[in-house]
Amino acid sequence: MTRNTFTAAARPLRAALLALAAGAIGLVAAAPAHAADKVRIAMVVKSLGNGFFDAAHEGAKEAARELGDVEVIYTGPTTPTAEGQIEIVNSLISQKVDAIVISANDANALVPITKRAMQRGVKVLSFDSGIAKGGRLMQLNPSNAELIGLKQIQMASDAIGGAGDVAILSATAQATNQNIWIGEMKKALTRPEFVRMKLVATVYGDDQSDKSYREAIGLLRSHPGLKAIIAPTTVGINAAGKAVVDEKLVGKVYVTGLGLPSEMAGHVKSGAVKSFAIWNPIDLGYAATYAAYQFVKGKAQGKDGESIAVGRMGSIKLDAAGEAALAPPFTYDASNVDKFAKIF
Ligand code: RAM
Repeated sequence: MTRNTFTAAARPLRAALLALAAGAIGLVAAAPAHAADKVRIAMVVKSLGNGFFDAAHEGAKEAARELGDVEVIYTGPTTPTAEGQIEIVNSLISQKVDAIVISANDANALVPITKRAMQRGVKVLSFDSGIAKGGRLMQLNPSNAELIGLKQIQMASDAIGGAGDVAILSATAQATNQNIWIGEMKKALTRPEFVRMKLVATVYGDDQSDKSYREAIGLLRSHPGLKAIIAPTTVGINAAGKAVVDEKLVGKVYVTGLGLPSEMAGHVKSGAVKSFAIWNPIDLGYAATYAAYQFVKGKAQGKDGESIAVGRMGSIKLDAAGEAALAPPFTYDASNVDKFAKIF
């Protein structure tokens, strides 16, 4: 990190030295290097202030350092709405960025604006939470959706001994990724091994800590027999863990889902959470940024079956829907959460 930061910082210095030298021997000074020389990739996240996307941003910066000629513009609305993202994409079109990698707050609402961006030559990729096929060149999924759904039901089942009422605390009602995973969780619940579990409610905390907390409290109070809250969102799972502790329900209600080890370590210690899962958000941001660069450089077109090189992550392969997936989710519990809490 230090070395690459220095290299970037050294560039204007080198330009200034060249200019000085040129001046000394009577030549016209060379124009100083500036951001226009760089490939500008905007990472548009669901909302700012979410630790998951902060980690994805770290990955984007890592890819930029490795590629050398990339400037990352990290942006997103303050709350996770499609309207906020539409405004941002609009302004990125005026700024003539080279590429946009976006985690979408709505699969369809963003299509007209991202189509316009693509008509103006901006390469648009979605990652994490996808845009419908016509509105992007590819979608990078963190992992296989069926696996993500099944994993969460399995963890809930393990926590509650295979039987009882469960509820889902999701992000926003329009979130592409959470809605796909909820669909997969519902499918998983029809498997014979999970028939003694019953989904009694699905609520939305909008990936806002306070709303997620209130929704979790609401679930606990309106379903006194509830055994588990499954939150397929890092914001929701953290809030649900707090709610279970505050309502003094540790040992009675278990929280599971998708969380960041750095935010969940305390909940594993309190006993509100036995296990949870997630993929590496740094890798996701890194691969998305890397892939965007390949599109800008004409080394990726988004064709069915195409393989795109994504640096240290190897390559990703597009399916007929223009989607690719990274690695399976990893499970965390008391045995490993502290170790990973230092990373993301
Ligand atoms: C939240 C966001 C994000 C999702 C993670 C698991 O941070 O909703 O889109 O992938 O949770």
